[in-house]
Order: sequence, then structure tokens, then C-alpha cells
Amino acid sequence: MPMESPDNSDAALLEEKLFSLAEVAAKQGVHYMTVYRHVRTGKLAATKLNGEWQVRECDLIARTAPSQGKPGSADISARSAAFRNRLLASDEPGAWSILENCLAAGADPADLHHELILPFLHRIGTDWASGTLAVSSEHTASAVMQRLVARLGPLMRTKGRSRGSIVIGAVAGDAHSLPAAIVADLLRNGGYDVLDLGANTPARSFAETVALVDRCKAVGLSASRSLDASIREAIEAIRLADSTLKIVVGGCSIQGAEHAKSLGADGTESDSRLIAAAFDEVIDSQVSPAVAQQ
Ligand code: B12
Repeated sequence: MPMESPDNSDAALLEEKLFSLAEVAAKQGVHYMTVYRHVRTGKLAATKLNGEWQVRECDLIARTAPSQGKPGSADISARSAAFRNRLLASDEPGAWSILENCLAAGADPADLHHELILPFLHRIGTDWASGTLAVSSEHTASAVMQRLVARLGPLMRTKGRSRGSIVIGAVAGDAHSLPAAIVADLLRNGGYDVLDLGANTPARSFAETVALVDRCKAVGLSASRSLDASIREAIEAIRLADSTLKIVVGGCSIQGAEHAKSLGADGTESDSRLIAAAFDEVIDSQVSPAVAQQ
């Protein structure tokens, strides 16, 4: 639940300068959904007035004041060349110190994923595919990256009441554990408890796990390679175990909403800034789109 301001009566609000979430987003140079998530997870105090979230100027200042000079997107991505060099040199302390400096300057840990980590991983994938990066370098850099993601993980958890649990994993045949690990942290940052099953997860392991997890609301299936048969098998096994669970698929083999629907999933999202909101949406919706189609 959003954190409430000490005095949030309508009369008091009308005397203050108020900002809509869109105005806050424009002021801070971040996406609207980032501000919305900050409100939903209690990081930014806001009050509903005439059905619209409003942020008081003093609350906005209180949130931004400790991090004056906080690095914006451009400041963080300006460090991408140095970050890339450290990773390709297998220099974990050097790469970590770049992340640590951003954090010390007030950067949001999730922004390090959006602005440095994901662009780096996508770039090495493109360079590997075009033959300008050796497979050995791709392996070395991704091994260091796994360690950096693990170090950043504890900083991604939000305080407050959990929105429930999500089980995530890469489907059978997919050796890519990093996408599921990163998405798991983005979901923890969005207020969920997440159990990550890692790479190459058999369909029956998803089914066994959802039955054991407390307050399980959804399952996330990651597929970086074209593994539609594995995804279908996992979805079938999960639905047999618990037909109330929502299933969201993602990863670079998923071609969009129609593809996700054709596999039997309830949704998909590829934009790292919108993943937690996509889970919020399917979890909050009463009818499963996949079921409604039948
Ligand atoms: C690192 C990496 C590896 C590492 C994996 C290390 C690890 N522990 O994960 C290693 C070196 C082992 C590897 C192996 C292989 N890889 Co590889 N790998 C990558 C690379 C560079 C980064 C993957 C990554 O972590 N990305 C970061 C994540 C977070 O980004 P993302 O996957 O795009 O995910 C975003 C969305 O899709 C979404 N998302 C992801 N999962 C989910 C799940 C849910 C539920 C939701 C909602 C959203 C979501 O969220 C992210 C946010 O933006 C990609 C390139 C790329 N474009 O990603 C290639 C890539 C995935 N690999 C590829 C290939 C071909 C392979 C290999 C077959 C050959 C090889 N390169 O050696 C083997 C696979 C073996 C196997 N059996 O699976 C191809 C796949 C092409 C395809 N569609 O078939 C890619 C795309 C490279 C390319 N450009 O061709 N790989």
C-alpha cells in the first residue's frame, strides 16, 4: 500500500502544490510506471484526490533531497564503456566498484539493471552473433555478471508487506539462468517474494514447487531460445497442479502478446521497467485471458 502523508485531508492538500504521477515522472526523468511502482511500494508518499494519485511537493522533495545529484539515466549509462571493459577483462572488483559508485551517488539499484546490466548483456549477445566477440569472452563476462547480479540482489528487495509469491525459472532445454535471476530481482523490487528455479527447469519441477510455495500467485517462465514445446509442457503441468495461478512468459524467444497467448500463457512483457507491473496486472485480473479465449 502506498505510504500516506501525515496530513492527507483534501483541504490540506488543496493548499499545497500537488503533482500528478505523470508530472513527477517528467520532473525526475523516469518512466511513469517507475513512479507508480514507487507509490505502490510505499517509496513515495501519495494520496488519491478525485480518483487520481497526487504527490505533495514536500513529499517529492523529501524523497529526492537525500540523493541530490542522484545520477539519472544518462549519468549511469555514461559508465557503460568502463563497465563493459571491466567485465570483458573478467575484473569483478572493478565492475562492482562502478555499480557501487552509482549506488553511493544515490542511484536506484533497479536502474543499474535497466541502464548498465541489460544493455551490456544485449550487446555481448549481438557481438557474439556477429562474430566480433569470442564465445569464451561471452562465457567469461556472463560468469562475472552472475556474481554482480547476486551482489546487487539483496538491495533489490522492498520493505513492507509482500504482494505474494512468484515462482520463476528458465524452461527445460534453456541454459540461460541470468534472465530469470534478473527478472526475479525486478519482481522482488516490485514487492513480491520470488523463488527462482534457475536454468533448464523440468515441467514437473514447476508443478511440484507451486504446490509448496506459500501464497503463490503466479509463475514466470523464461525462454531465451525457441523452446515452445517446453513452455507448453510447463504450462500444462502448472495448470494441472493449480488452475488458479497466472502464468507470464518472457525472454528473447517470445515474439509478443499473441505468441504468449498461443502458448497458453496469461501475459508477457519484455520491457524491464514494466515487468513487475505486468505481473500486478495479470494477478489482479479476475479472469485468465488464456481461459477466457476458450
Ligand atoms: C549470457 C548469455 C549466455 C550465457 C548464459 C549464462 C547464464 N548463466 O545465463 C551462455 C554463454 C552460457 C549462453 C549460452 C548459449 N546461448 Co546465450 N546468450 C546470452 C546473452 C548474451 C545474455 C542473456 C541474458 O542474460 N540477458 C539478460 C536478460 C535479462 O535479457 P533478456 O533475456 O533479453 O530478457 C528481457 C526480456 O526478454 C524479459 N524476460 C526474460 N525472461 C523473462 C521471463 C518472464 C517471466 C518475463 C515476464 C520477462 C522475461 O526480461 C528481460 C528484461 O528486458 C544473450 C543475448 C541477449 N540478447 O540477451 C544470448 C542469447 C540468448 N544466447 C543465444 C544462444 C544461441 C546461446 C547458445 C545456443 C549458443 C552460445 N551462445 O553459446 C547457448 C545456449 C545453450 C542452451 N542449451 O540454452 C541466443 C539465442 C537466440 C535464440 N533465440 O535462439 C542469444 C539471443 C544471442 C544471440 N544474439 O543470438 N548464453
